[in-house]
Amino acid sequence: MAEIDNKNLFTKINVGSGTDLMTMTRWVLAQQQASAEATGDLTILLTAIQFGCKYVASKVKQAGLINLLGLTGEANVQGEDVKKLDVLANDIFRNSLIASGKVSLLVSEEDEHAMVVENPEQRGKYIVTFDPLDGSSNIDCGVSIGTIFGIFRVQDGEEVGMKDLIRSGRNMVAAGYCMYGSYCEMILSVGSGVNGFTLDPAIGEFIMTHPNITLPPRGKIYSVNEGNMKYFDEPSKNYVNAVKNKYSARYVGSMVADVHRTLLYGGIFGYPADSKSKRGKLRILYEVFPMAYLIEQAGGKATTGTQSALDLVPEHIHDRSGVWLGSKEDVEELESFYKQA
Ligand code: AHM
Ligand code: MG
Repeated sequence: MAEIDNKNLFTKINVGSGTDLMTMTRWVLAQQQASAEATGDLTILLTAIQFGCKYVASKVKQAGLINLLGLTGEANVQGEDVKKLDVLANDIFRNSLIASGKVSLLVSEEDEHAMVVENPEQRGKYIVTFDPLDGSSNIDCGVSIGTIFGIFRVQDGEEVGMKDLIRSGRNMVAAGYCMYGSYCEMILSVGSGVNGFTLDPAIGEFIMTHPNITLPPRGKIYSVNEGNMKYFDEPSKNYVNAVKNKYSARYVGSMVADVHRTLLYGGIFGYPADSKSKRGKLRILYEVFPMAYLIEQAGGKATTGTQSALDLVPEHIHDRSGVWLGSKEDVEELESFYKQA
């Protein structure tokens, strides 16, 4: 009988040999392992968000077949009609986030009040602001919609409260969105660039498909609801008149889809404050801040016209602001119209 050579019983192996897929969970874990202070809490929280997105992605696909299209007959606190899918998405994210044990406070577009986790023992160190299903007007016609989220940390050693919410977007530690479109993609930043992960429905995992997304310094697309032009202030009106002769117009009417295209192709997206919506339409905590964070992390800029969007401080949880965001030079050109004014 041949003697066993103990030395050759082991093959040294490292990750990355053979077929390899970078799942979102694995990527987040790698960030956690690389950081001396990380505790794993953010990894768990992001797993809860992934679950919510997978659930909503699946229901959005089936909506027409299982009676999920249309209105609930209710209006939310902001006076907008609530769709059935809005309610379902909100419930799923709320429950998944609370069950993670990693949040203390939640702010949702669909809920009038901020929600504080009642049992102090089940509270975690994060705050999540989210729009469970953005682009409601597009739900029933099958156009891309999405979930947007921003993540803040509770301020150290203090009881959680309003002061944790009424602060600038510079306090965010992570942000992202999930787009339910012709493919389902999660875009995420934890403060070190922006990465995109596409949902493979066959295995139920988000797989990295768009590493290190970087905006070109200038694009060729402008994206704004021109039907509102007559209400715009002079700088925004003059800017749109200046770009419309040289750029292509693209406007989906779902912020997630318009921002996604802007991140991938460059250009500029805006929903300015106007004489009809004096504070703009988009909500600061769960629409403007997360998107401004992603755009800055990808090398672009986000502004109200006169100040950086991330420097805003909301006065209340559903406060709104006008915003322009996208390629750096395009946004600076828009800002130059405000400076001249
Ligand atoms: P919603 O949160 O009620 O869906 O509203 C926000 C949406 C954004 O996705 C989009 O950018 C904007 O409203 C479109 O508004 P409009 O239809 O006025 O152009
Ligand atoms: Mg919204």
